[in-house]
Amino acid sequence: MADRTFVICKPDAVERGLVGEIVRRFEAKGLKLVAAELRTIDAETAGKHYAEHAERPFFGELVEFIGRSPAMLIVLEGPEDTWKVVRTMMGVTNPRESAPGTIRGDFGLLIGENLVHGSDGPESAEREIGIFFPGLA
Ligand code: IDP
Ligand code: MG
Repeated sequence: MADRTFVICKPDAVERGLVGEIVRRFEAKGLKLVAAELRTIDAETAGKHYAEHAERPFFGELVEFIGRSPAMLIVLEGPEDTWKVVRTMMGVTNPRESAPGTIRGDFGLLIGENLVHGSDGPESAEREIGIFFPGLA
């Protein structure tokens, strides 16, 4: 059965012209684009999306960053554990520690500007797709 996850090419990725490269990698891996839209994320939506981090000291910075310019919002589909495939391709959160060959490892240096978001499990994928693409049942 097809399995979907949610990805954001964050504002830094769009500003640096890396969306094509990032989407290319997912497509080359065999994942299918189900939805994609360039959109500036407002503070309310960002707050919902990052609700689990509301008490963290960097929360304000995070909300400001994710909405500072348009982001590319994407839903990807694969056969199984798509969220995990995407997370592996993204690399760990801190790009200074992400392995070469991963998106963050190849293109990032700053934890606050780490290029991509990917849902961290099937429940988050469903929740996040619902926030950003409510029309996708
Ligand atoms: P993830 O994006 O790899 O799932 P999370 O722990 O869910 O990482 O954190 C969400 C986002 O918050 C990260 O992608 C990163 O941009 C930002 N972030 C996480 N930790 C820090 C930090 O210590 N300082 C600044 N930003 C952070
Ligand atoms: Mg996360």
